[in-house]
Amino acid sequence: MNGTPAPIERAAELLRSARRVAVLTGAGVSAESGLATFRGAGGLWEGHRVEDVATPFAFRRDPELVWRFYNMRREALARAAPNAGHLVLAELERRKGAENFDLITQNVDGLHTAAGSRRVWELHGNIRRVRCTGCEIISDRGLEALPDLPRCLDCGQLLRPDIVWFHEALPMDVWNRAEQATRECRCLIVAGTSAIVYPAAGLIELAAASGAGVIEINLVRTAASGHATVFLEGPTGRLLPELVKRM
Ligand code: BJW
Ligand code: ZN
Repeated sequence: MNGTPAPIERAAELLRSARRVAVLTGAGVSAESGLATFRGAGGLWEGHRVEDVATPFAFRRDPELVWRFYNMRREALARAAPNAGHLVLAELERRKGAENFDLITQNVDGLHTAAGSRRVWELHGNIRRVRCTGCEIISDRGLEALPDLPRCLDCGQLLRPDIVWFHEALPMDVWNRAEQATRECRCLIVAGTSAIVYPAAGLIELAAASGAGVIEINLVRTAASGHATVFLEGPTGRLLPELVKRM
């Protein structure tokens, strides 16, 4: 035996010694729930890149195409359930105490909340909600089947998913909470994200610059790996529970 601890042990020590912890998750965390990620293998949808369907321009040009994309994902989500990674993050929040824990997610699937996490900051919106392009009213439609081109019951204008598309601003209140949590945490876990979409990816640099230890968990190295104190290679559904168990 030599004296260098295994990466998982170093990560567990970082997590144990940090009073305040923040987590940034991406699509990879929901992959083991059967939901497709955006990039990499299987990342194209009907031959389109997400950068081409998740924009206000795409919606104006072809709302039916964009709604097909979201209705398909709503259907997939209706068949999905939180996996071991989601569940153990809820347990981590209970163990650290909610006042010391923030879960920042780029995901729009709501699976962290379904798993029992309480302090969840959804940077990119939620696929269960719709927003009227006319009167701006927002409503939660759960995962019920929606028409090909759903319309507002109040004003008759087209509805859109209440999601942050490219070129759109993130919800300011949520962003401010996420930024504050990142600045104040002593340990940031970055799980299942390619870390290329900004401003979310900028939180990783912010945490590192603020002196927090950064634990990255992913199948492959990413744009975030240069900021990681420890890189854990593998699926979040296995490694998150292992990490929390050793904490
Ligand atoms: C596993 C695993 C397992 C798999 N275990 N790991 C040039 C042109 C245009 C725009 C820009 C530009 N340069 C910069 C921009 C800004 C742009 C941007 O960042 N673009 C980049 C692509 C370069 N950002 C924006 O436009 C943002 N807004 C903005 O900047 O506004 C400015 C503004 C200010 C004021 C007023 C107005 C405007 C908004 C970004 C919104 C992103 N939205 C999306 C889609 C909508 C949501 C939806 O439909 O669901 O959000 S994009 C898509 O990417 C989605 C995700 O949340 C986001 C991040 O992806 P994520 O989660 O990282 O997934 P993947 O697939 O990329 O990675 C999965 C990872 O998991 C991989 O690494 C796998 O290895 C791993 N993995 N299984 C562990 N089991
Ligand atoms: Zn309306």
